[in-house]
Amino acid sequence: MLEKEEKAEIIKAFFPDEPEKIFDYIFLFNELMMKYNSAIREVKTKIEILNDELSLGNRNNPILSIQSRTKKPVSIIQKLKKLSKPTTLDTVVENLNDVAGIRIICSFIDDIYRLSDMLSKQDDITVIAIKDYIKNPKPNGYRSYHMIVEVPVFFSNSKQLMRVEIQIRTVAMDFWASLEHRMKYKSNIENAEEITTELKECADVIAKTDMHMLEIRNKIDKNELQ
Ligand code: 0O2
Repeated sequence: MLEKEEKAEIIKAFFPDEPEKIFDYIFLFNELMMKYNSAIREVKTKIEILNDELSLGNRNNPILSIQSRTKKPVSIIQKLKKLSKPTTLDTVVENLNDVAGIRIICSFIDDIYRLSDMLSKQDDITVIAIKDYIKNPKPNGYRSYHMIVEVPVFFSNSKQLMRVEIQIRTVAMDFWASLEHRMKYKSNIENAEEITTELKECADVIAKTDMHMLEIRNKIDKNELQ
């Protein structure tokens, strides 16, 4: 449920001059979110099908979990403000790539690249952008593989290309990102500098452990083949 102040901020941002049109706008906003949710379902189904196929026999599931969300209205407004863009539904579609978001959690780093490769090769998916924060981690230690993709979604009278952000990371990277995210959105945090340094150290340990786990898994798999 949205807080009263949150609702007021949304109304003020999206409908400053025409409060009487609020119900039309709410309908259009809900319609847009329905489209983003539909795009999430399309992409999620593709990911689940790949996971089912790759898990056949006694092979291991490459995916541990899949989460999804549409961005909250308040976060949409904040991001548009950050980009100095007006708060209209058209600017949301034109400027924000992560209104629809899917996060895939894998056990091993090579699963991340295998999955992204398989998704990229599907002929109804267009890859708009890739940010590989595993090969190029952020200075704070953030690691994750980000893809912005466009998929066609079929509605009653139209086909629309919808953008979805897919974040793929290991369970260890996800553990780290959740804690770092918690700190990021807290203001006036005590010892922020010290915590940032500790988080960076943990990120480096996690990166080494992820690589080590992959090496161990490869050794085990090699033995199984003999
Ligand atoms: P939230 O609250 O998770 O939605 P762009 O989208 O390309 O215009 P942006 O947003 O900088 O620019 O893209 P980027 O770097 O790919 O980041 C997108 C999302 O990745 C973020 O969304 C976070 O979810 C996650 N992310 C990126 N950097 C970090 C980081 O340093 N720490 C953590 N914990 N997560 C990160 P939002 O909208 O910023 O946040």
